[in-house]
Amino acid sequence: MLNTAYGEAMARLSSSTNLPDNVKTPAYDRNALKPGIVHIGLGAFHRAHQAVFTQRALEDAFGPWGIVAVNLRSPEPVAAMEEQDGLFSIVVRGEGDDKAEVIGATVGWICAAENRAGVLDHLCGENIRIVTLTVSEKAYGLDPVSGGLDNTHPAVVADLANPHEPVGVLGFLVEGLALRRQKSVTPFTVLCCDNLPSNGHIVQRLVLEMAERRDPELARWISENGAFPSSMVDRIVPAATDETRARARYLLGVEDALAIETEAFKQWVIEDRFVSGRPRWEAGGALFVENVEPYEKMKLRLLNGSHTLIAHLGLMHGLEYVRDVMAVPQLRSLVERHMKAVLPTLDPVPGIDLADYTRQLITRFANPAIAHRNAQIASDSSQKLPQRIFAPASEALAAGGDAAEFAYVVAVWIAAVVQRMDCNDPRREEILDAARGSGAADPSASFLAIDGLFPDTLVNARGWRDRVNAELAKLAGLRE
Ligand code: CS2
Repeated sequence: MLNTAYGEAMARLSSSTNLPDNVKTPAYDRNALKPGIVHIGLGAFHRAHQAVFTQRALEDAFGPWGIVAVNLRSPEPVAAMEEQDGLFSIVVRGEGDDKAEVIGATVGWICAAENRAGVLDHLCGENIRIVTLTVSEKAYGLDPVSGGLDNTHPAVVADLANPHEPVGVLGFLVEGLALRRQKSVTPFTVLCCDNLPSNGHIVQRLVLEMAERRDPELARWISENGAFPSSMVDRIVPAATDETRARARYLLGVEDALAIETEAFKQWVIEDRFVSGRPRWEAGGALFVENVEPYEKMKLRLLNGSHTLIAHLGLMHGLEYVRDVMAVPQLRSLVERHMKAVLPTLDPVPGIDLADYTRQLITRFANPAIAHRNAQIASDSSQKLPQRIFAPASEALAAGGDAAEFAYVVAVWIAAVVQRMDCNDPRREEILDAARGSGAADPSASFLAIDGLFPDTLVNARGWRDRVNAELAKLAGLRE
């Protein structure tokens, strides 16, 4: 280790006796760190979240929990990791002075598209006990209607056809588990960290379904011996920009291609079901619970649901960042109204006062030091709306409510797409077809007809659809 210019610069920094107060470096011996976790999805969120919690765990109770970071497609972050000897920095903004921290928990880095065998070697290694995932909602190949495999998802199709040469996240998990079974190595624990409800159950179901298709015995072995705890993750991490890298350079005196910036807040709630142990993530503030569901619902609906509303309001009004939307009192009160409508759809959340939680969210969204682009959050809405907006809408209707607030968010989404005749979404073509087919009499009809996007409970709720149309008419009126 430490054979690169960046590594040397970091080593100098780490051994420096007069580090400024606002710079932290890993407080453990990186050279003694052995891999124990494979993480799939080497994006900004992972670097500011699981990697930081693991750094805290290593500082508190050092053990063989180094991270091998895998990126499925893009080789760029992997090349930067190589260049920087696995070190990167985060800049925490918004609470007093900016603070930089060098994260050293990553000990391996591989691009799966370039080195599939290398990834599989790690996945079947006895030393690897946990596989964490941040691959984004759209990567799983989840059919939102059946809750099972989407047989048209390109990675699912490829991985079913060529199970020994996986390309997608499920294919890698199943092939890794199959190799472990052949070698009589216990399964790794799969810990999903994507914003999906009951994310552990979802991934378990998809993995078992794919395994079942290739070998029912493999599926049985995974189901009997594996573990898929659900987890709720939270930290606002905007995509890095030149400014991010300039800030890191200023604080550390080193050029860091992987630098990211984030807020001070971070949260991780995890079901404590691990096959062969885990790091002491509670040292970073992780909460271990029996059942993550109430926490997930709270976060997906209050934080992510509001984010989706903010993002599309931002696009409609030409506002670039979340904080810009929050700075307009009328728009901010729409966000508050949304949160108020979500609250009755939530279960009590142990240890959390929901009124405090919503107040804290408003402050987090308004954080002037965090430049979180609305366009980033608005992307992939077809993958986000179901759990953020449609699920609470359906529940509110079932409980005898009118779900008017959720009709409003759907109208804002449709209006933002129609206004721009554009969106960044894996279902872009279908959505733009719907936008082109949106007529004055029933403007939401073409969107509600997108195959399997909206649940039947909403498609068939005539009164609710009328509300979406009425909101669309008002939004169109506002623009005239
Ligand atoms: C956001 C999330 O991009 C989005 O859809 O809502 O990435 C959000 O910032 C995180 O979930 C915060 O924990």
